[in-house]
Amino acid sequence: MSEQDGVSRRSVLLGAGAAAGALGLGGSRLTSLSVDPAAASVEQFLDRNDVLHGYCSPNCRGKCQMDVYVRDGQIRKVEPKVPDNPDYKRSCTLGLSHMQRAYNPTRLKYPMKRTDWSPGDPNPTGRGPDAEFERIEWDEALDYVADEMLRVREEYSPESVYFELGSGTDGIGATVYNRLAGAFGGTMKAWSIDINVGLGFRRVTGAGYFNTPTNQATDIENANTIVIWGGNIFESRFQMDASKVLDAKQNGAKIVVVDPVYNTTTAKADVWLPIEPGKDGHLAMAMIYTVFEEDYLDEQFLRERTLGPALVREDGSLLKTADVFDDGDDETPVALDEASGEPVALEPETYGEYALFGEYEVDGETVTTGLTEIREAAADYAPEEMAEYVGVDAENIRQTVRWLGTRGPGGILTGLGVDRYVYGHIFGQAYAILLALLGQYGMSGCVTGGLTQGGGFTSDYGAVEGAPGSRSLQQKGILSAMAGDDEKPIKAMYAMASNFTANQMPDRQAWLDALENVDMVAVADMQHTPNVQHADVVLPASHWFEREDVTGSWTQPHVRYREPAHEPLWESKSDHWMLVRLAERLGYGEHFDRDRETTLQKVLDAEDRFTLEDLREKGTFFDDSAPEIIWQGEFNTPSGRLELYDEDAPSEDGTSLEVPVPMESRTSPDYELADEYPLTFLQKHSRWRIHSQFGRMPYLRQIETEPVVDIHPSDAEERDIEDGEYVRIYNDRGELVVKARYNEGYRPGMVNVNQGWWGEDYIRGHHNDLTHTDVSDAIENFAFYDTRVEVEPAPDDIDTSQYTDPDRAPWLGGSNGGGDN
Ligand SMILES: Nc1nc2c(c(=O)[nH]1)N[C@H]1C(S)=C(S)[C@@H](COP(=O)(O)OP(=O)(O)OC[C@H]3O[C@@H](n4cnc5c(=O)[nH]c(N)nc54)[C@H](O)[C@@H]3O)O[C@H]1N2
Ligand SMILES: Nc1nc2c(c(=O)[nH]1)N[C@H]1C(S)=C(S)[C@@H](COP(=O)(O)OP(=O)(O)OC[C@H]3O[C@@H](n4cnc5c(=O)[nH]c(N)nc54)[C@H](O)[C@@H]3O)O[C@H]1N2
Ligand code: SF4
Ligand SMILES: [Mo]
Repeated sequence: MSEQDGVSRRSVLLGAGAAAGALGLGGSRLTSLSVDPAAASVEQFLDRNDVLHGYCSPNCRGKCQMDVYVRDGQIRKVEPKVPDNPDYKRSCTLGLSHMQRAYNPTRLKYPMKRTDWSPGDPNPTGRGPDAEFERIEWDEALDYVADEMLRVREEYSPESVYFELGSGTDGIGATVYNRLAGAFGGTMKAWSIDINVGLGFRRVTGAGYFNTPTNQATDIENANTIVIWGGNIFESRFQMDASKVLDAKQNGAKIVVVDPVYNTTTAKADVWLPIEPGKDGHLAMAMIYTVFEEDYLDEQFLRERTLGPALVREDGSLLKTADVFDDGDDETPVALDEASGEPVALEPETYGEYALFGEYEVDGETVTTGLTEIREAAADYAPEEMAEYVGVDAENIRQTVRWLGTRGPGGILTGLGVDRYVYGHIFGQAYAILLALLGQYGMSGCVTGGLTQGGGFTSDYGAVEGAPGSRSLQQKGILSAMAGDDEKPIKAMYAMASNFTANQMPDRQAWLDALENVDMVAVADMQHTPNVQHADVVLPASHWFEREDVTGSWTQPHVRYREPAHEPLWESKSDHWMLVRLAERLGYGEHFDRDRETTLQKVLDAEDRFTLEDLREKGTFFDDSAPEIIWQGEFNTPSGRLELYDEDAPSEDGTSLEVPVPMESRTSPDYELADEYPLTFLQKHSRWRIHSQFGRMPYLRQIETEPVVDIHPSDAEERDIEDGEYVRIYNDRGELVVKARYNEGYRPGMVNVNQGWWGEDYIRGHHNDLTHTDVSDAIENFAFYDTRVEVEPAPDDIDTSQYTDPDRAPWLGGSNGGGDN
C-alpha cells in the first residue's frame, strides 16, 4: 500500500505533529498546523505576517516571484511579488496555493526502503502500486545509494549509474546534481521533449532548441498580427507573456489561432484556423504559396539577410566562391548580380541587386536560386488545394498571410502542440522560411517564436576540475540502456525532481519493464508520486519554501531569490543536503560544501552585477543584458544569413529536406492502423497542474476533480457513449478508463486527456500506456500526440468509488486550508 493510501485527513495532520514532536522539530509550530481552527479561515490572511521572498519553480517556465506570508512559523498565504521590473509581475492560481502544497499529506516525511529490496536481492517485480516501504535513517538510505553506485561502477561501468534529472524544479540542487554526475562519470539524459520545432527552426536561423526564440515579452504589444500556432497560451502561459498578447490586441493587433481545438486561447482569436492534427507543415506550405502568389515578398530583406538569392546546383548543393573565383573558399555561397549577370559572393548583412528567381548558366553549370527552389516546393500547396485536407478554409489561410504581409511587424508565436508529432521539425523549418519571406525578423513587433528572452546570472561553479564528465544519451537511448541493450547498461538510478519513468514518459510500460533490469532505484521527491512507488530507496525532499535558493528564467529577465519560511518539515531535506552527503560517500567530499550558503556564494562568485546580500534584501534582480529585439546583425548560421535553402539538410524516410517537405506519421490517413484506431489522442497540458505537480491540492482539485476524456458529441454518439459515462480508450499498446466529457470544442476524430494525472487517478491504465516512442531520424523528439486510439463504453466491472465515495478519495482533503471547506 502506498504511503498516502487510506490515510484520513486528521490522521495525517496528527501524524505530522507527532513526527515533529518526536524529532524535536519545533513541535509548537506543527501543533498549530494540526489544531488551529483559524488555519482554514479568512483570518489567516490578516494580522502580523512576516513577508518573505519566494518564487515558485516548476517547469512551467514562469518562475514567478512570490511574497510568502508567514506567521507563527507557518505559511499563511502567498501573493505575487512585484519584481525589480514591475512589467513582469506574474503568478497563477497554482503558485498562490502553495500553502496547501507545503502541508500536503502526500509529502514524503522520512527516508524509506522498499521492504522487499536489499542490495544483492533487488526483487524488481516488487516495485509498483503495491510496493510497501519501511522507514529508515538518513545515513542508512544514503549508504545504500552510495554502496550500490560504487558496486555498479566496479562491476559494469561508471556510465551504468544513471543520474535522472527531471524538470520538476531547478536551483542549486540541480547545479550540485549535475556536478556530482560529472564527477562520478555517470549517464545523464539529453532532453528529447519540446525540441522538435526548435531544432527544425534552428536549421534556418541558427537558434532554437526548447521552442523558438522571439523578442522580449514587453515587445509583444508592438506586434500588429500574431498567429498563435499550436499553443494554448492562455492556459499554459496565461500568467506570463500571454497577457502581453492581450495588450497587443488592445492596441489593434489581429490575432489568429492555429489549433484543432476551440479553447481559452482560440476564444481570443479574430480568425481561427481549426487545423486537423499533424498537418501544420502542409498549412505552413500553403501560406508560403500564398506569399509568392500574392507577392508579399520583402525583397530588400531577402537580398540582404537570407540565402534566398543563393545559387543552387542541379545536385542540390550550393555554388561557393571557390567554384567561381580563383581566390574563393568552400564556405561562402554565391548569388547572381542582376545588373552584370556575374556571380558575386553572398556576404552576411550585405545588400546587392541579386537575382531572386530564375535558372542560369554559371561557369557551364545550370543553377537556380534558393527562392526558386522554395517556390517550386510550395507549388502543390495552394490554399484551395489544401483546404479540405488540413481542415482550414482557404480564404482564412489567405487572410492570415495578407495580415502578416501588409500590416507591418508581427509573426508567429509557437506553442509546443506541433512539437509532439514525429515530423514537427519540418514545420519549424517551414515557418522560419515563411517569416523570412515576409522579412519578419529583427524589428520591434516581430514575433518569431514562443520563447521570450529570459535572464539569469553568470556562474562558473559547474564541473569539478579534471572530472570525467557524464555520458549524455537521448531519452530513447536511456530506455535502451535501461533495457540492457547497450554496452554500458544502466544498473543503478537516482531520480531527482522527476516523475518520469512511471508517469511522464511515452510508452510508460516499456520504461517500467526496462526498470526491472535496474538493481537500485533511488527517488528524491517531495511527494509520494508514482515514481516513488517504483523506488527502492526513497529520499524525502523539502518544499521549495523551506530552502534558500536562487534561479533565473528562460522567459523573463529576472534573477529571483527565496528564503526559507521554516525548517524542512518532518525529516525531509533539501536536495543539496542529500547530494553533498552522497558525494562524500562516493569520495568527492572535497568538491562539495555541506554549508548551503557557501555553495550559493560559489554559484554566484563569478557574478559582478549583484551579490547574495543584494538578493536577500530585494528578492529579485532585473537582468537587462538580454536584447529586447533579437535577430539584429549576422545570424548564427554558417553563412551568417537565414538559410532558406539548407544544403546540409537531414533526410526523413529517404526524403532530403533542403526545402520543407511536409510529412506525417500516425495522423496520415495512410497509416496502417488508421481504420482500427481512428481517433487522434492528445494529452494537452492543464491549467490546473504543472505536469504531474499540484494535482493533490484541494483548492485545485475542486476545479479539476478527476481526469476526463474530451470527445466531440458526434464521435461519442457514434459509439453509444453518453456524456459523463466512463469509457475505455485503447490501442495496440494499452488502455485507459476515464470519464467522457462531451466537448464540441474538439474536432470530430480526436480526443484529449490532460497529461500529468497519476496512475492512481485513473480508474484503470494511464494515458502514457497509449503513447509510443517512435521518433524522427533527424530529431528523436518524443511525439506524444502522434498517437491513435479507439474509444468504447467502459466494461461493467470497473470500480469508480474514488470519485463517488469520499472515504475512498485521499486527494479530497488533508491540507491546511482545504479539505473540509
Ligand atoms: N498550467 C500549465 N502550464 C504549463 C505546463 C503545464 O503542465 N501546465 N507545462 C509547461 C511546459 S513544460 C510546456 S512544454 C508548455 C506546453 O504548453 P503548450 O505549448 O500550450 O502545449 P500543449 O498543451 O502541448 O498544446 C498546445 C496546443 O496545441 C494544440 N494542438 C494539438 N495538436 C496540434 C496540431 O497538430 N497542430 C496544431 N497547430 N495545434 C495542435 C492543442 O490543442 C493545444 O491547444 O506549457 C508549459 N506551461
Ligand atoms: N503524455 C504526455 N506526457 C508528457 C507530456 C505530454 O504532453 N503528454 N509533456 C511532457 C513534457 S513537455 C514535460 S516538460 C515532461 C515533464 O515531466 P517531469 O519532468 O517529470 O515534470 P513534473 O511532473 O513537473 O515534476 C517531476 C517531479 O519533481 C518533483 N519535485 C518538485 N520539486 C522538487 C524538488 O525540489 N526536489 C525533488 N527532489 N523533487 C522535486 C515533483 O514532486 C514531481 O514529482 O512531461 C512530459 N510528459
Ligand atoms: S505554477 Fe503558476 S505561479 Fe508557479 S511559476 Fe508557474 S505560472 Fe508561476
Ligand atoms: Mo515541456
